[in-house]
Amino acid sequence: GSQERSYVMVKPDGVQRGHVGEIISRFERKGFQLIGLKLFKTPKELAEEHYGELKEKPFYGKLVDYIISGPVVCIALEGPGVVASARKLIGATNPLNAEPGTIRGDLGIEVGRNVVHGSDSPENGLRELGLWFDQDELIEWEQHMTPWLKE
Ligand code: DAT
Ligand code: MG
Repeated sequence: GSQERSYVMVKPDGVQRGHVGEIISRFERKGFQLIGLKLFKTPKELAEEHYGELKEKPFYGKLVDYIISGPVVCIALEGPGVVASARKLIGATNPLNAEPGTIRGDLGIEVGRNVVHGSDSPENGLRELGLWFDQDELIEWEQHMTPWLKE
């Protein structure tokens, strides 16, 4: 619909460590609607494009190599305020600074292995969903629990 969307991704360390179910579960539990989901082997050009804003950072090369080092799980979420809320559930960029109860706070110890990605603005949410998903991979469906989540 016309609602806000976020691109969330379980990074290769999260997949390797067996946290896919737990991570998806946290967003489901919160009430956001799942509109896209796939296991995916990332082409290098896509990782470079996704992190294009960080091209000049000293860690850019290592970041791209990490993201393409194994399969990721691509997650598309929709709902009011989903971008900011997903980032709250994810926690601070450096897992050592992330609060307990957040994904990174509970599951990580280093910024270079921080388990999960979440879009940082509604505009980037749409931009990133366009990068990682084909149009027909995003499913519009009626969430029957809506009246129990939204007034
Ligand atoms: P976030 O993923 O919280 O949106 P970001 O967009 O600033 O953070 O950076 C993207 C990723 O780059 C981040 O998840 C991990 C990596 N990164 C950020 N800062 C870093 C640093 N100082 N050293 C190493 N990797 C870093
Ligand atoms: Mg970011």
